[in-house]
Amino acid sequence: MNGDGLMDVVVSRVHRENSAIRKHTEWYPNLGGTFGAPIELANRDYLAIRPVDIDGGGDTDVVLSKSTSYGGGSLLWMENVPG
Ligand SMILES: [Ca+2]
Ligand SMILES: [Ca+2]
Repeated sequence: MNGDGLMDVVVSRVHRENSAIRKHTEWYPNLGGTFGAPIELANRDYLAIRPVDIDGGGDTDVVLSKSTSYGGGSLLWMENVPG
C-alpha cells in the first residue's frame, strides 16, 4: 500500500476493552521481517477488504464493505495519498 514493495496487512476486528466493544480497521506496514505499529483506517469493522487501484492512479487503494442483517450496508473507499 505504501509502494515500498513489501506487502502490508489490513485487519478489521472487533474486541472487548474493559466493558466496551471496540471496532477497528487497521493497516500494519510491513517493515521487512516484522510489522510496524497499526495505523487506524476506520473505527468500524468491515467484512470485506479489497486492495485495488480503484482510481487508476498507480497506487493501491483499499475498498471496505459491510452488510447488516437488517438490509443495510456500507461501502468505504480509502484513497492512497502520498505521505
Ligand atoms: Ca508496504
Ligand atoms: Ca490508487
